[in-house]
Amino acid sequence: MDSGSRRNEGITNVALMTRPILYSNRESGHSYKVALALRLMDVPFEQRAVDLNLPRERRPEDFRRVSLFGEVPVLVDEDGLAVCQSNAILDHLARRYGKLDGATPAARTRVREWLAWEANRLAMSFPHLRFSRRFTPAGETLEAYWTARMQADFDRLALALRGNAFLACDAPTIADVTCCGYLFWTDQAGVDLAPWPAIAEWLQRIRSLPGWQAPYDLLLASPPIEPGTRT
Ligand SMILES: N[C@@H](CCC(=O)N[C@@H](CS)C(=O)NCC(=O)O)C(=O)O
Repeated sequence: MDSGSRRNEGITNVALMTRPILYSNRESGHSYKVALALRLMDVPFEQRAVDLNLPRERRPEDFRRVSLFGEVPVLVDEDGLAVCQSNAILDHLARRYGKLDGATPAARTRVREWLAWEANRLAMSFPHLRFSRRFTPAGETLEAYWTARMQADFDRLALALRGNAFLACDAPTIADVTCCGYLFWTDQAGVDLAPWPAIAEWLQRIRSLPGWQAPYDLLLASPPIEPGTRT
């Protein structure tokens, strides 16, 4: 089935499952966000690693069937509903399990402001810089652009954390999960968090949450990203 033709009705040929399935890749912070949310929510899940070196049309058939955009992560929930886009998945999980969310309607709105900010800002700066420095170099001009954007994004995050333990609420939410997704990998991009101690302290608070695991401990092994691969 062409993934582009899938609609949001779910997967009709997947029997009801006892645990959700997460299609992931070991180098994908977007996949890590979802895996981490499931861990922090104490929801057992099955993980299937997708080799991102393969052209999209050669990725496994079961993945292509559920992946609307051809990317990881995709979550197939216990009802067989396939959800794409990390922040849409986080929203789905928070509503489904009633965890890692704001306690009031206003707080839930604040949480989703961060999901939108992350998708438009943070996910567009640091992850690209890290990918360029670790896997496929994109050149000095782009790296300088991403670095400047990342610094502004880190400033914004640090401002939000001034006097606050977590981003949107007093307790951790999916806002924290999405924003921390790539930030356990700052060393891979040669980025020092010293100018942003509030971020380093916040990451430490997240590390100490029950169920937390580091990205490479949580994400299933998958074939290493080959030189030249772009995501
Ligand atoms: N906006 C998407 C981004 C997903 C994304 O960029 N996935 C990358 C890995 S981190 C991917 O699957 N790349 C392979 C490809 O595009 O073929 C999300 O939040 O889930």
